[in-house]
Amino acid sequence: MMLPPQLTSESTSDQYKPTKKDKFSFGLWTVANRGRDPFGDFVRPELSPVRSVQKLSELGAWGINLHDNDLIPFDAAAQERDRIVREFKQALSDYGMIVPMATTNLFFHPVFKDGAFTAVSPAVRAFALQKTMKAIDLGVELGATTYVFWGGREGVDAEASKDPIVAVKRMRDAINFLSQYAIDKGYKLRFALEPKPNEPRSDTYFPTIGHMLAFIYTLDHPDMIGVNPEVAHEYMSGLNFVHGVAQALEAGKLFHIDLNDQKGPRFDQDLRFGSENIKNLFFLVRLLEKAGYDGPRHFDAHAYRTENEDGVWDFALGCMRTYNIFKEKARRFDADPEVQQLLKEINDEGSPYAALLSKGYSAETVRQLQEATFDPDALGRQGYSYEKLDQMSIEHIMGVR
Ligand code: GLT
Ligand code: MN
Ligand code: MN
Repeated sequence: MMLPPQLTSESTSDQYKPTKKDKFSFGLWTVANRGRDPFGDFVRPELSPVRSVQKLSELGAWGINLHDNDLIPFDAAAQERDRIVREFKQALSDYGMIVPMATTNLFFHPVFKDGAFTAVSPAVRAFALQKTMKAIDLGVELGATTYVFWGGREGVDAEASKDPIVAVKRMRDAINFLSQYAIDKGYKLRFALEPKPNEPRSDTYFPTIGHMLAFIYTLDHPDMIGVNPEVAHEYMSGLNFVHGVAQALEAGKLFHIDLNDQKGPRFDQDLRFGSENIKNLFFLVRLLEKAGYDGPRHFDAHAYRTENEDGVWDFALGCMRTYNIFKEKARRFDADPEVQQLLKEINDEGSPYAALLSKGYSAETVRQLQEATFDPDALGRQGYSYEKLDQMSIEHIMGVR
């Protein structure tokens, strides 16, 4: 029997098949996630970093990111560290993979149970700086150009334990210290700060993209600092991720992005990209592609706990394919003449006020605006055809246009 082309095993002609050009990356911690949760133990055996590099490369990924301790055990001696790094570099070169981003694990060991840069203990804060300097050296050695700071346990359970203003200052001191370190070392490194509202602490400082953006401009080296927003983290606060990312993009601050999915405001789920919020993530991919975002498309997610290793690779491939499917659907949506026509009409580009507003502030614009006569009732009576427009986007997403 002849099968239609999309059902044959000949997948090379599949336009959604990920390739290195797509710049897809995964954290080592994502595919190696062993499915432990607060109620149940590991369900998958350890996955070696070398195996992750090999499999992800075969699937079409371009990069692999890591925390220091995803690769090197917390208490490894110098010799062991060097051997692990050597083997990992060999795997990167064997399989044509790069490390675009690196970060520090400042949340797993009990020493960080009260946070790292904002911990009340000066010894813990000092240790966090020492560990991060080492991890930055490692990241740069592996070729990373972006360094992520996710404030895992930078928060409180007992509100009285920390002065929240002091916490902000401590975080600023740490980021200033480490950016100066990177500069003095001559590293070509940009920092990307990742917000999250809670979990594992009951409340985390710098909970959203907006908080992080405002903080960046108070730092000593704001030019080298941007954000690493994560889909699930903004949904945990009930926010519109597309709008947060747009604000970061517009400010030139989207240095990195953590793609995944999440079922509304609850614990952080890190689900396969596009497995839940199909409409929002369609608009996210459209935004990234239209804005010319050229950084990594990084997936910070993991397979369902029900999966064995095969399921992990199904998960990884699924993240990448779904991104490419959204990308193609967004292209078709924007190329649809009816969509274009409707957008043109609702934006009323031919209006004389469009020309006037585009001039910006001047004495002449002030005069013209003061003298203009408006008919607010007529303007208030007009319909905007958003029902029609939204239905068109739905029909594109569902694949019938
Ligand atoms: C951890 C966290 C993520 C961060 C990673 C980087 S670690 O998995 O849940 O959101 O991006 O530190
Ligand atoms: Mn993340
Ligand atoms: Mn997450």
